[in-house]
Amino acid sequence: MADDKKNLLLFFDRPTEPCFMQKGEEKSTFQIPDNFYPDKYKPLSNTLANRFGADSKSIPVSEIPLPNLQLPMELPYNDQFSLFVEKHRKMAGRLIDIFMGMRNVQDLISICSYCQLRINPYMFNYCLSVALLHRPDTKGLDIPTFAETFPDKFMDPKVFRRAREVSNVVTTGVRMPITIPQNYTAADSEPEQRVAYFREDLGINLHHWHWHLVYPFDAADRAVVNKDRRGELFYYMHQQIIARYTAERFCNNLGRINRYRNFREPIEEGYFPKLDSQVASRAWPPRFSGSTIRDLDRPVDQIRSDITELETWRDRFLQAIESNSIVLPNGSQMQLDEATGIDVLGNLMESSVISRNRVYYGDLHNMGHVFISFSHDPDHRNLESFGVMGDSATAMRDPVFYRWHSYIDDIFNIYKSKLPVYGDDRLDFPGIRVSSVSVEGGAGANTFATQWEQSTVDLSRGVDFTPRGSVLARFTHLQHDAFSYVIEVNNTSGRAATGTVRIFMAPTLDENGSPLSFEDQRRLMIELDKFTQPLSAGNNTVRRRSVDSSVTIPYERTFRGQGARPGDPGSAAAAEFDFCGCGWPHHMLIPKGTTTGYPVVLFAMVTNWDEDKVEQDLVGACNDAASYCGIRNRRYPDKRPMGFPFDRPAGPGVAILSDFLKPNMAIRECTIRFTDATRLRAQQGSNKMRTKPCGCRDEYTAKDIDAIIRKPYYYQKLPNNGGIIDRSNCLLSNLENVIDSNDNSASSNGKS
Ligand code: CUO
Repeated sequence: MADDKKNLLLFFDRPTEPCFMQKGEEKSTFQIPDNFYPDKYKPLSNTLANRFGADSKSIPVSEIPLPNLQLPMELPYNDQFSLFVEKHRKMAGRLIDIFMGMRNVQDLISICSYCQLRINPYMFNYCLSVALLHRPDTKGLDIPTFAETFPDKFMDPKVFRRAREVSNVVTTGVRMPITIPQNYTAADSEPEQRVAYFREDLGINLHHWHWHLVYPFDAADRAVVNKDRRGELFYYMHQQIIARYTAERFCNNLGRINRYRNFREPIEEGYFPKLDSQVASRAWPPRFSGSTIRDLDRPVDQIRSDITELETWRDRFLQAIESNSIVLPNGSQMQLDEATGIDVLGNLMESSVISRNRVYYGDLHNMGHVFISFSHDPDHRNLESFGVMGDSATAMRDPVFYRWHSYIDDIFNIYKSKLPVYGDDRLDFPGIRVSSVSVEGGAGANTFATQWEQSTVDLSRGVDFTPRGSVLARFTHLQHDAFSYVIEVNNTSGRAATGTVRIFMAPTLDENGSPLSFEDQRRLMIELDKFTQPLSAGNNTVRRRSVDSSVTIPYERTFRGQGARPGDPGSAAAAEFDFCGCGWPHHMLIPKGTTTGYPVVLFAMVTNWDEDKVEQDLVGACNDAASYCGIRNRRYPDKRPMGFPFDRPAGPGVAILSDFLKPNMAIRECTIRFTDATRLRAQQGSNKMRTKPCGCRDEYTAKDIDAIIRKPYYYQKLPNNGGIIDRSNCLLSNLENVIDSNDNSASSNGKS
C-alpha cells in the first residue's frame, strides 16, 4: 500500500516524458490499459508496453471509468499555465476535484496515468501536488520541489543545454555541477539589478510558489481553500515580502518601492527574464521599460477586461474600507470587525473562491498580475503568452511585482490605520520586564554577518529525454552566519509564567540617511522569529538560535527532495511534512547589509501567552515556519493580528520607536556587515568546508571560485599541473564532499 502511494511520485519525474517511459531510480513504467494511450501511440501500444522488458519495474494500472476531463483539457498541452488567469484556475479547480474525488490511491494512479499523457504538464503537476497535500490517504508523500520538476522556471536556459551535454557525455557519479550564473538578467547600469539577487533567488521564488500551492485560490471542496485566517495570511505574507525587499533596496542604495497605483501610467522598469519554458518551447516574454497596461481582449484565455474594471474594483474596495463594511451578494451590508475584517478583505482582494462577493469586488489582485503580465500582447495579436508576473513561480523575479504588491499593501494599510490603536492593556505584559535584547555570534556582539554562498540543486527530475542520473546545478545566494538572540527577562510576578517572544528587525534610516519615523519604520518591520517561552519567577536569560526561526525553513526543505523528512510515509510525523515546504528560505532571513555595516534595530517583545494561545493539538504538526505559512489543518497559532504589534499605527505621542516601548519590550541597535566573498555550502550544520589533506583552505574568496568555475565542468578530470589547478582540485574535492554530504544527508532540523 505504501508502495502504491509512493508510485504517485513518479508522475513528477520528467514531467513531459510519457508515463509509460521509465520513471524514477527503479526505472518503473506504468502498464496502462490500451485505451489510455493517446491516439498517436495507440497503434504502438503493445510495443511501447513491452519496450523496456526486464530492465523495468512494471506498475500495473487498472482501468477505471473516466471522469469528464473536458474542461482541464481545454488548456493546450504546450501552453503556459497561470493561477492568476481565472479560466486556468477553473480548469485546475476541476482537475483538483477529480484527483480529490478518486476513491483510493489505485484509482488516483489510474486517472493520473491517463491525465499525464494529455493534460498540460504545469497544470497537471500543480493539481496533483494540491491533491497529494490534501487527500488523507496521500499525506506524508515526499513531493519534490518545483525547482526539481520544472527547473526551467527558475534558471537560465543555458543551464539545460549544458545539463543535456553533461548527461550525455559524463557518466553519473563523476558529473560536476553546472554553474548557474548570478546577475545574468541585466547589466550593472540598470539600478534595479542591485537587488536581482533577492528577486531571482531560487529559494524566494520557491517559497512564493509553495505558499500559493498550500493556499490555492480555487477548488470545489471549499475546505481546500477555506483555511484559518487565509485572507489575513495573504495580506501578511506579502506585506512581509515588501518590508524585506525595501530593506534590501536600502542596503543597495535604492529608494523605497514606487507603488503601482496609477494604472494609466507607464511602468518605468522593464524586465527581461531570460527564461525559457521547456513545455511551451518559448522564451518568457519581456516587458520593455515604459510599458503601459492596456485593455485586455484575449479570447484564447477567455479574458476580456478593461482597465476601468480594475479601477472600479479598486474604488469599491476603498469604499468598503471607508465605510468599514462590505456589500454582500444579496445587497446587504456586512460590517467589518476588528478581529476578522482584515481576513475578509484579504479574501476579497486576492481574490479566492471564498471571497464574500466576487461579482462586486471582482478580482483586483489577480487581474493586476494578469494585466501587467500581458502588457506586451494584450489582444493576443502576437500569439504571445503571459510574462513572469503571470506565474506564482516566477512573479517575484520582476521589479513590478513589488510595485504591485506595495500598492495592494497600501490599501490594506488604509484599513489597518482605521483600527483602534493598541493601548497598554494589549501591549504590556504586567509583571514581565524585558531589560535587554542582544545578538551573539561569530561576527561579534550585535552584528550580523552576511556573504555569498554557493549551493547545489539536483535537476535530474526536470531534465527530460536525457540519460538518467543526477544533474547538479550550482547557484549563488545570500547567506548569513548563524547567531543567537539573548533576551533578559525579569518575571516580577512571583510565579512561573509563559510568554510569547516576538522578534522583529527594521532599518533605522531611510534612503536619504534620515532616521525613520515610527510610522515609516513599523511598516518595514521584518518578523524574524516568534516562540513560546516559559519564564520562571525572577531573572531569565532567554537564548534563541537563529536557525530555529518561526519564519524560515531550512535549505534542505527549500531546495532538496526533502531528504530530512521525519518518520515513514504515512506516519504522523511525516504527514505534516509536505506542508513544511512552505516557509521563507532560511538563507534570506537577514537582509544583505553593506560592507561598511548597515544599521538596523532589533526589537523584542514578550506578550502573555495565555492571551495569545490557540488551543489545539500540534502533535506531529510541522509548525516551524508558521509565521508566514500557518500550520497545516490547524488554526494560525497566535491569536493576535499578524504582524502585531506593528500592524497598525501607534497612538499620539509615538514619533519614533523608542516612544512606543513598554516595559515588556526592548530594542538594540545592530549592524549587518556584508563580506563580498563566496563560500561553498558545506556539510549540514556547518558553514565551513572540510579541510582536505592537500592543505586547502576552509573558505575561498569569490575570485578563487570564479577562477575555478569558469573551467569546464569536466575540469576535475584534467591532470594536475600546478598553480590554480592544484587549488582547483582541492576545491573540487571539497565540492564533491559537499555534494556527497548533501546527497547522503542525514536528517537535520538545522536551518542553514
Ligand atoms: Cu503571491 Cu500576487 O499573490 O503574488
